[in-house]
Amino acid sequence: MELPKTPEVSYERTTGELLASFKGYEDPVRERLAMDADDRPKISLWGILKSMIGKDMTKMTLPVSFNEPTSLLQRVAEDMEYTDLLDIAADCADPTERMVYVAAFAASEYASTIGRVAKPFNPLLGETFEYARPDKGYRFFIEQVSHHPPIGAAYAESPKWDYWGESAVKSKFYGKSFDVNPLGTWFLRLRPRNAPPELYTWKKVTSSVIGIITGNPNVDNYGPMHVRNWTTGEVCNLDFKARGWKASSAHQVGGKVLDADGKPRWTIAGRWNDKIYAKVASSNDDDASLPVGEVERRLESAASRSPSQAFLVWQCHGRPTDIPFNLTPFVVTLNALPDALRPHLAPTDTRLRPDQRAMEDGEYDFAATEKNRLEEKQRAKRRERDEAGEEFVPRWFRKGRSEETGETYWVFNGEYWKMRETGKWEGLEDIF
Ligand code: CLR
Repeated sequence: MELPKTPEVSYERTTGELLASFKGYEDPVRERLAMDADDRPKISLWGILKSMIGKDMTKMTLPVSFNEPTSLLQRVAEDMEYTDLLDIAADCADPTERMVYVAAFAASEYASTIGRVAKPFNPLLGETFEYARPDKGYRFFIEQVSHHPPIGAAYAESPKWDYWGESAVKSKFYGKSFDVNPLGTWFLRLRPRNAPPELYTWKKVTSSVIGIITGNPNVDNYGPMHVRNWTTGEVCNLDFKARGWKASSAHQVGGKVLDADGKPRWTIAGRWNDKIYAKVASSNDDDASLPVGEVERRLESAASRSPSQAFLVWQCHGRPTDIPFNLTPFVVTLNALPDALRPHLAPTDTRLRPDQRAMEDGEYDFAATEKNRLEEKQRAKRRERDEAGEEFVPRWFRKGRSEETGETYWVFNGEYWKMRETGKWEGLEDIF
């Protein structure tokens, strides 16, 4: 079926609307979980996974102790941790400079994956998650729009940018590693201070659990990433290096920003778990054939010598080691349920999901029985729909096709925040 082409900004918001959606987010963000340590039973990952070689994630049933108290919807919201890079990008006068910050934003999304060898809860069909930050000036929303295959459709808005895409992945357990391959394109509409709005797109790289057999599991991210500015023609080609044998070369990422004529303008190098530098590319592009580790060293020293030529673009927030489940401080804020927020939330919001809440509170047995109950309830709903010959229709998104890139994507209908303002949630299924 040929889908109708849809203009990207289908939903124009006013500052007033944005302010209204900050209701309930007045309290300072949560700084810690109720529990101090997650004393989960230590089971060998290999012991449980070895019988599942060749399977994808949807076919793996794992004990709840392999979960972390986040949902996949919230894992997508983690992309919002470094949106200040987008605000900076919008303030840059030069499009190649804007690209440096947009590419750094795309790479910053991986910092929080370190040490997170746990399965987020699989969202129920129709489950939603909203997250707003008055202090940062954005709101984020995501809905689980498909169960088989699992897909979440997300849309984030702020005065200077909108960011949207889907969380569909292909995954496979190879024995040595467990690879998760994101499928969808991510779109960024940037509204630069001194230029017309621009559309950027990129696809996420592969996330992989490594070290399963050796009993020292961690997450690596690798592969090429092409960020493209469809409006003015700049591209940034980044390469996330797969972790090799040497620990010193882990987490490396590097690449070039090319201007609309294909000429290298910026060299980017660093580590996605730590720092990313950029430097004006030399006219003969002399570092093009150097290993990224060497480029990183040169950029770091250039940044300390000539700040007009090289600079630190991004630095990872601190990673306290005493947060249960290895969560980051930003992730701790996501599932918080302050009294002020409760009356504003849709009844389908992840924060109200009982099994995940139990997991967060360390009640693992209750989490497991609740998880079964919710999945059973979801199956019953599905049977009802099948018998009535009905199909699930997402409440807040519909499928459309991008005018600029020609790709299909999930178009946000904008109604979520409007209904939130009325204080009455109508036509939502009882999924918990
Ligand atoms: C990557 C970015 C995408 C959305 C997305 C979907 C699935 C997530 C993946 C991200 C990151 C890695 C992930 C994966 C699901 C399972 C996997 C969290 C966020 C973990 C690392 C696998 C744990 C392994 C178990 C066997 C314990 O936009």
